[in-house]
Amino acid sequence: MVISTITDGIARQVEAVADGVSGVFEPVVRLGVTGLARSGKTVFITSLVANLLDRGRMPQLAAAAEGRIEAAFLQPQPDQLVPRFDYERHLAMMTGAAPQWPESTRAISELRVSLRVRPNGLLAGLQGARTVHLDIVDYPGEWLLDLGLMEKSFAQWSAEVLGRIAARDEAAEFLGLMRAMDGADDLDEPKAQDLAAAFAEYLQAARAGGYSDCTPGRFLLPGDLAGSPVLTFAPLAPVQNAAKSSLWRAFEKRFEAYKAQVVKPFFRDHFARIDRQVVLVDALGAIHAGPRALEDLRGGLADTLTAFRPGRTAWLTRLLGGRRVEKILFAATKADHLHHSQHPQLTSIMQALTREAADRAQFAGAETEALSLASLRATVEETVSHDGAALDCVRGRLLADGRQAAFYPGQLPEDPNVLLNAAKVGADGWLDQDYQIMRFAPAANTLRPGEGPPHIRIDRAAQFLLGDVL
Ligand SMILES: Nc1nc2c(ncn2[C@@H]2O[C@H](COP(=O)(O)OP(=O)(O)OP(=O)(O)O)[C@@H](O)[C@H]2O)c(=O)[nH]1
Ligand SMILES: [Mg+2]
Repeated sequence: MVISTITDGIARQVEAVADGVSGVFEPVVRLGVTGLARSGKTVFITSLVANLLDRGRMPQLAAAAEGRIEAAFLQPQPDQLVPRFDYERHLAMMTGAAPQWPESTRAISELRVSLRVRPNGLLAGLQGARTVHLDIVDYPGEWLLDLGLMEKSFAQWSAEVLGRIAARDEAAEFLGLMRAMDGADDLDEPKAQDLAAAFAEYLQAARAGGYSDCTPGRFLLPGDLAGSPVLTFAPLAPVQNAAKSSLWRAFEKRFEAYKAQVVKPFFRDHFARIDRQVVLVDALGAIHAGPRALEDLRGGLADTLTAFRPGRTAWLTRLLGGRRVEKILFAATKADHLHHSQHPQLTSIMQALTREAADRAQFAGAETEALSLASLRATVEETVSHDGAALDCVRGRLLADGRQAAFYPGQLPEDPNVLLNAAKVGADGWLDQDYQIMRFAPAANTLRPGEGPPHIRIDRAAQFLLGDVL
């Protein structure tokens, strides 16, 4: 049974599934998992689900440690139009004798895990086990950036974008092409497509060059919308009283269609229904790439997290109608690149990176936490002596050539601001440290019965996100 409520003219399902036998409502928790490209979403979800199904490595998840989870199983997901998260395939790739990292996934997907849990405390003896459904929704962090477009007209958006990119080398080709065209002229579809393609190329180059204001987000990750009119527009110089048949009017119409048919459905059908959220961040990767990459990551995160802030756009506030995300976990991924003695420093960097957003989310009533985790642990720890000093290293199989190597990534500072400030002022390199990252291949491992894949703190993450409903 599904109960519907109407808010802002939109039917939103208040999800609670009635148990066929007892008529008891079974709670549904929708867990959003997001992060920018390559932040570790697919590996996180695969490992979380595998470790919920086989809980031998989940001591920090209280319900598992107390033995109250009687069963965990995958079920058909509630949303018929969203692709299913390809759990079995990803898990098969990541485990076994010659494991690999999963391929890149560039769209939304969903998976339902159901847990049969015995209550604890006072109710333990009185009530039988109940079922809690966990709907995990994987979506690209880049999609959140489009929120900023919703309250802009095509003219406003064009003026802002053109102002911002005027001095950027990456935009030179697009700007040249745009200036050679007149928005007042009649629409010439091949030319319009060339211009839109040049704009999309600019966005790709800008992102590669470290800019984080690369919207519309779907131009970067078009998925099955590639080539469609909603992705065939670009900012134009202003035109007075453009005729109906003009390029300006055509692009204006497509811009509005992008907002109404791409951005809005995502926020309405997916974002608005999320109860709890994990934001994954490859902070180590950015630190390794240098100050500019770290500053870009900070900017990109701040932009994506706008959607979780109370003062976000009026449009989203209306759409959510009082509903909010209850918990947000900010997680630095791939922590197995560091010896555990450095995990607290990584966590402080994560806290500092998300400070502003986290403060405001707390203000809005959401509980937030930052931690460092590894969804699939690819290394073991090792202390080696080097020039008479003991170095805390990690050892693993290198992705590049399959060799086993011990590796020291550099010492992260106790105070995260040492890095963040250097990043803010646009330093060329880190002052007194060089941070290395090696790409490790997943370690060969055959899962023992009752155990999921090896990880670091996935159980802590699960306890924060779900502990109160289990
Ligand atoms: N060592 C280590 N590497 C990891 C871990 N998780 C992710 N990685 C690395 O990060 C890469 C990206 O992980 P994914 O889970 O595919 O990231 P994603 O966010 O789903 O990426 P897209 O689908 O491309 O957006 C992997 O190919 C691994 O190289 C981890 O726990 N440990
Ligand atoms: Mg992915």
